[in-house]
Amino acid sequence: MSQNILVIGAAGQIGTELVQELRKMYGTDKVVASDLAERPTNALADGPYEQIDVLDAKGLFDIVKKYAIDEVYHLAALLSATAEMKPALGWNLNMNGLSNVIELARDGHIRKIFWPSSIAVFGPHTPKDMTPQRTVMEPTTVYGITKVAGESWCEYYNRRYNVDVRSVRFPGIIGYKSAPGGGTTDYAVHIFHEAIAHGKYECFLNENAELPMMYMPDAIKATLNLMHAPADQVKVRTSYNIAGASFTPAILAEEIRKHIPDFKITYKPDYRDSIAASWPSSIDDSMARSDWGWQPDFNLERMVEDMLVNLREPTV
Ligand code: AKB
Repeated sequence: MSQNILVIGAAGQIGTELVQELRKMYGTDKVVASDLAERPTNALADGPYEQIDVLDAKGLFDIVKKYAIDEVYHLAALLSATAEMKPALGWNLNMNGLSNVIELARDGHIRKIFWPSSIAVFGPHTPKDMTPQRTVMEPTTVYGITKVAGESWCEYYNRRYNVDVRSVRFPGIIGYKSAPGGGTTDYAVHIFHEAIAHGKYECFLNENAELPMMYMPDAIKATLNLMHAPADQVKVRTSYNIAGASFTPAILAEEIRKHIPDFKITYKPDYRDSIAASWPSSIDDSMARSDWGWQPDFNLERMVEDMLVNLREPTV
């Protein structure tokens, strides 16, 4: 299992924690973190770092050769809320970034790719409760459109060129070590910081906006379990549904109140509320469970408790 790994978009919410886990698992020198910034963030500074713009195919190729990279975790993307502000950039970065990475695999320069999809692939005509693996999609956001197209692109490269690209549809991800950026589900991270710092939070979604969410350790576990599964167990080559816990802002606030009794939440829904309204409330992840043994460890109660403990007493 000796690989050289490149994480693109390593300074983001998932990338920061994924690099730390991969470095624990494979060795610090084996995992190259990369992002747009010239210098690594503190969390990434213990190992190799390269400035990469994934739209620069030649620059990407040079780094892959420099470190003899076998596996790429390609996380760089514009998320749902930001992409709505800059649709052309969202399309360009999300689609051409994936193309540049997947072409490296087709040409035999890398062996395996992880690329995240999202619950944003679903739209207003999708069944909302226990959304199945295969169903109507028709997303309304540019982010969701790029994720549906990207899933088909991955499946096409797998079928036609035997490229080993693997993917999960992430729900909203909640963690305490790194900040989310530009997503519709970001409220579920901000709320913890505001509850601890100020005892109150103004939410940009309405109180009943139920969305699928997942605690970061489960998101990392899903990513690594999928990447470590034997290739013949990875039967879905678009992207797997995975689920953690589904809840509304009101239910999350209620759970936080068990630990911070005076916590107050108010609601001022903005454009992100309509994005949330087009997404599922809960997800059927039975195919991920049966194909490669997916199972989350955290429910809402455990996640809230763990978030609050760690944010109050940072361990890292
Ligand atoms: C977003 O809100 O855009 C992301 C996602 C669900 O993919 N967190």
